[in-house]
Formats: sequence, structure tokens, C-alpha cells
Amino acid sequence: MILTNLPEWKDLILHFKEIQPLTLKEMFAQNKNRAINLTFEDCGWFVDLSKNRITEKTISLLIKLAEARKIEEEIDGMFSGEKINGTENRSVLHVALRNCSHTPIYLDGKNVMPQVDAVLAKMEHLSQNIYSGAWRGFSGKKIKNIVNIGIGGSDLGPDMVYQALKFYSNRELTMKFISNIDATHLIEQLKDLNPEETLFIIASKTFTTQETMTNSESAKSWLIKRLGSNEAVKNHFVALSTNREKVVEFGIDPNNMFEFWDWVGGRYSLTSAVGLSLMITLGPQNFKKLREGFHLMDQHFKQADLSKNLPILMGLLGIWYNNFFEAETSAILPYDQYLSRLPAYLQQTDMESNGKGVDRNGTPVQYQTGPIIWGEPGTNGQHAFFQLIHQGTKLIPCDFIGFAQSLQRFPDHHHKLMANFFAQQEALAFGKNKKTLQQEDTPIELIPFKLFSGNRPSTCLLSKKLTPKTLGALIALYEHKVFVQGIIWNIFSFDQWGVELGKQLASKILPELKSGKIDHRSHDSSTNNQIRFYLENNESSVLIDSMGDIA
Ligand code: G6Q
Repeated sequence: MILTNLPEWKDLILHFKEIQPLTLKEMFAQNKNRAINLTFEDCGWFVDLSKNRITEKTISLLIKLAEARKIEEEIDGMFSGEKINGTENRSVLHVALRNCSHTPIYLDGKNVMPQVDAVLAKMEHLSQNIYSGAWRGFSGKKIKNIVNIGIGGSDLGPDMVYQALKFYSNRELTMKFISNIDATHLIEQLKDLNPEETLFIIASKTFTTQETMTNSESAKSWLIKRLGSNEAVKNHFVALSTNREKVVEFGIDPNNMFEFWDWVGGRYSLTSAVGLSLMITLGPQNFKKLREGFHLMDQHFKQADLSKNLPILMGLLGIWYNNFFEAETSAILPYDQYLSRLPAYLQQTDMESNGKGVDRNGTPVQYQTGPIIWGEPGTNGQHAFFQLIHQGTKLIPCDFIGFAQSLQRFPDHHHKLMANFFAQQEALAFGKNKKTLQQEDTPIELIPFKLFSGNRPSTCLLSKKLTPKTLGALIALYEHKVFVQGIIWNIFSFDQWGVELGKQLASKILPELKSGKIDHRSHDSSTNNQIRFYLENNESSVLIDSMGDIA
């Protein structure tokens, strides 16, 4: 049945009419146990939902909706290898990648765990060879620099986790990520590296992605030019891919290919071979703990009662804001500098998964789907966009993510950071009224400008300490939250057809830019005009045809 025709949906519409006029202040006053009743603790995370515009009844009605959508069957379907990525006819088994309990997970009757474990063992072996110096560069030097070349799902996860867990990383190794096809990225990242000590990890599921292959070819030229031999490639390049043929064609020894499978979606791949850079820089033990954190949340998601299930609760809360309050966006605000790339990472997880306009039958949906995800670390955001969250006209549900312990020994900094963390949520929820402003002797003409309406929702995610394990659980929490929402909206969360058209058109335009001849008939007048300006002003496209010569 169409989502909005479900009786459970209609009950929520009626309930929304009761909740909408209520303020958080009133809701806290009405129920003394609200904070306790709406806080959930599991997998190393304390999740306080009480500053959201919900009551316990909202949760139970949302859970009824999830049940009507057969949420438990859908979850079982994913864990048991059903081909839930319908448009690509693929299973979605990222949970197998971190299945630390090693219980068999079957795909088409075959247990996938031995393959997963074999690749992990191979990754560990390479990491150890790099530390011990058993793996040497072409001229015999030890590897000191790791460069991951990949984009999207083959870049954002490792990059985000590397930044997040830098505290735990081996500081003798330099880690660089190259993703953008803009040569600036490549040039700037390679600038201070000694090629003799550099290992390139080419991360590409398909091994055909334009950005990754262009950057990899340029990196190969950079290396060969400096080391004086094509033979050097075998000591300095490894591949993470599903496409053996293309890996070999590129010149990488198939023994140095780390395999993954079509049942691993790019944006869900960071605990697969795609995490090789993490295994090397963080060490196998930390990579294992990261996977354990993921696994903990996976098990929780699979087993916990719906009413206490963190990804389910957070997913449903997102539905509540998106479809009833009509919130267009959702902010991710980590109060930890190490998590600075988390919003960008979750942007992909969420927006590529649930940015869909047709349901699983291919029918345009008549309701809103995935929100816009954005954010920056606190406290920086407070001095930038928080103004709009506090006093603007838009409702923006915010996730505040913080830790009780800092990884740095600067308690003064941490107390100040966390004082802001708590204060912002308090200010958003309860605001500041006219009476308080008057008591503060605010000039009467300034009162409207200094008022804070409050009643602005936030979720607090607190953990004891940022560790590989707590991070793994946090990422899995968001992954499954996105899956839950896809189930409610009846959309396919694991494909991404929306990225294709731009790629197709770019491949038609590229020869025009290279040849300097516009195919006027194949574009609209605006595009023709833009290309004309480009060609008139771009000298290099005429003079230099390839990136063979990196300074
Ligand atoms: C993620 C997407 C996408 C993908 C990149 C890189 O879910 O599929 O971001 O990861 O396009 O693709 P390759 O790994 O094939 O180079």
C-alpha cells in the first residue's frame, strides 16, 4: 500500500496535530521522566532524544508504521543476502565485512565469510610487511607514504576514518588522499613525497571511474619518470577492486590486488579492502576494533527490540521531521575536530542512498524522501551558521555528537568545548523569552532581535571516548538509520542512478573541449555559450593534451 494511505500514517497525521503546537518546554514540564524515558544507551553510545518534538506516543506510533512496513523482515532480508538492491539485482552485505563473530552469511547458498576473512588476512599481511620493511620500494627504500587514489565511496570513508582516528595512527607514515580530477589535488598531495618511499593504493570497485583512472595514470607517470623504469610500478602500486582484468591492464600485479565483491556498495565499503589504507596507517588491531564497533551496532540493529533499537529510532525520528514537520535539511554537528569529515561522509551515505524520487515500483513518490545533510564541527559552526538554526525561519533537526573524554590532555579546552555542546542544545530547545530579556535590562527596541523562540529540536549522541570501536558503532548507526528510512519510503537505498547522466554528458563534451570544436546541435544555447567562453579562454586545452608531465 502507498505509504500515505496506511492507517498508521493517518494516525501519525492526527498525532502531529497534537504535537505541533506543543513546545519542548511544555513537554518537559508535563513529564518529569521525559529525559530518562527518551534516552537510550547501547553500543557505547548515550542517545538522548528528549529534546526532540516527540512524546513516547510519537515513538510508539512511528514504530507501528515501521511494523506496517515489515521492518523486521526487511532487516532479515538484508542480513540473509536477499537481493534488496533491486535495480542492480544485487545483495547488500556490508554487514558481512565486519561480521567479527564469523557466523556464516550465505549468498546464493555459499558462505561469504571465508572470502572476507581471506582478504582481511591478505591486508594484514601487507600492513605488516610495510611496517617491518619486508615490502620495499623499487630502489630498496622502506615505504613511508601511503597515497589512496579513489573517489566517492572509495575515498570518503577511508579519508573520514583516517582523520577521525589520526590519534591512533602510525605517525611515521604519511597518508594522503587524492580524489578530485582537478590536477591540483594530485599535484598538491604529491608535492613533498619521495616516490621511492611511496605506495599508491588504487581504490576502485569498477576500475573504470574517470577520476580515479586519470589520477592513477598520472601518478604512474610521476613515479616512472622519477624512478626511471616501468618495472617500478609493481613495488609502488596495489589495487582494491572487483575488476581483475582492468587491474592487470593497468600494470598492477594481480597478487597485489585486494578483492571485494558486487554485494559491497561503494559508500558502504570502508570495512572491505577499501579500508586498506586504514589497516596500514591505524594498524590491524585498530582496524579490527573499528570492525568490532560496526559489528556491535549491526547485532544491535538485528536483535534489539524496535522500541530500543537506535538505528530504528533515529530513522523514524528523521521521518517525523521530514514528512510531518516538513524539515528539508538535517545537520550533523560533531563536537570533535577529529570528526571534521563526518558530515561530508554522512552526506554521501544519506543523500546518495535516499535521494530518490520513485518508489520500488518505479512510480513517482507523492511524499518527501531523503533530507539534505550538512554540517561542520562545533564550535566552529557556532561562529558561522548557528545564527540561522537559532533564529532563522527554518526548522533544522540537529545531531550533536560528543565525547566525555578528550584524546588530548587539555581539560580546560575540553570542558569549554563540551560546555558549548550542552549549551547549544539547551538554547535551541528552550530559547530565551521576553521576560528574561526584560530582567536583563534589554532596551525595549532590541527585544524582538534578541528573542530566542526555542522549540528547535536536537538529538544528543554522547560516548565516553572517540575510539575505533565507538566510531565503528556510530557509522553503522547512521548506515542503518538510512536503510530504515528507505524501507519506510519504499525506495531503493542501495543504487545511485542519479550520478549517471552527468557522466554521460561529460563524456560527450570532453572531445569537444579537446578538439576545440563545439557540436552546437547537441547542446542547448546556454551550454554552447559556456563552452565557447571556455574554449576562447583556455590556452592549455590546445597546447597540452595530457597530464604526463607533473612538475
Ligand atoms: C557509492 C557510489 C560511488 C562510488 C564511486 C567510485 O556508493 O557507488 O560513490 O563509490 O563512484 O566508484 P569506483 O569505486 O568504482 O571507482
